[in-house]
Amino acid sequence: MQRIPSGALALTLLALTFTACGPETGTTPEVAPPPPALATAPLFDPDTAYAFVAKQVAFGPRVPGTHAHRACGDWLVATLKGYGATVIEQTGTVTAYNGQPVPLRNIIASWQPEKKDRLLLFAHWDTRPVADHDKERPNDPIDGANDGGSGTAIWLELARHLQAQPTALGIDIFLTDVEDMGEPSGAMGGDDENSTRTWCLGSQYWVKNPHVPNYTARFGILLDMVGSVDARFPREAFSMRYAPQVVNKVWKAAAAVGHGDRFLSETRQYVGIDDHVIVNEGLGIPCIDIIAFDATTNGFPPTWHTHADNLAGIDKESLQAVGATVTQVVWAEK
Ligand code: AHN
Ligand code: ZN
Repeated sequence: MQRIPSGALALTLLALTFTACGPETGTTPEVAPPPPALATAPLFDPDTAYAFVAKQVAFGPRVPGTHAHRACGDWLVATLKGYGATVIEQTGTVTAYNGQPVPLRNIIASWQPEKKDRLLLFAHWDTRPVADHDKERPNDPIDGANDGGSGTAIWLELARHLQAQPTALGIDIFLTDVEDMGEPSGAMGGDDENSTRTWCLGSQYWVKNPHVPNYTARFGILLDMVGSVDARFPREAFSMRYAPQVVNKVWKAAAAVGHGDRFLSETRQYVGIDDHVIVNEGLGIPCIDIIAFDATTNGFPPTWHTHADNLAGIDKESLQAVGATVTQVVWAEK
């Protein structure tokens, strides 16, 4: 528990009130204002988060339609129910860019479902069926330890605490499916609108068919590729366009919990499309994406859509930086 004694906080606030409004007006307080208080929040455990990545990878590539995908989905649902969630599974069929029908399984886990004021915490849980950025075995599926595994693992680790330490707002953890079956870059001649629409098929389905009627949330946080070695997170351009106030809140929390070195102040345009764009445009919920930027590729981490996206490429310190940050944000929200 990262506890600030509430008595101490109340005394500080009382002292400030008297300093500002007391009988001796005209004097300025001689002490510097205290640093922003941390909310009482559970302790994010990076070892547990790492074990959740390893567990997902052990099923094999979670390619929609495969046994590994089904088995991992069953485990995700059972685990979330075990943490006290009400789970809704949304199944259907979507069509991939090549015309192939793909079975869909979106997983939405809710805590305090009766509350109107909610937070949407999302990540994709499927893995890409091809390694199209790899020179070797490009037609084989990837492990997706980082791409798919890492964001899901961090939300599972938060979920582990939600029953014993309830949040002020209702929580929805949305594990999106069929995010990563998009058209390989260049296949249709570039990053045009037709090509971007071939990604994020699970979230596209959900915004047209929300799991509850008139679903909304105060804001949303998407995690994508948050477990790579020494991951850095610039302010992502779509997030800044749609939800700059949420970006500011999260980046401030990162600094407050000691991970300001990972959350960079610069804004960068390096994401073509991601689930947060779909939810911002489809439901008008302000959503951001925490997604690694790599200076050597000038884009995503070098393991992106290669066989090197495996458990060996997962950095517990990156999981910790992101996990502790979003834990602070979620439990601070009142
Ligand atoms: C592009 O920007 C083309 N894709 C980002 C969506 C994605 C794929 N995230 C992980 N894999
Ligand atoms: Zn991907």
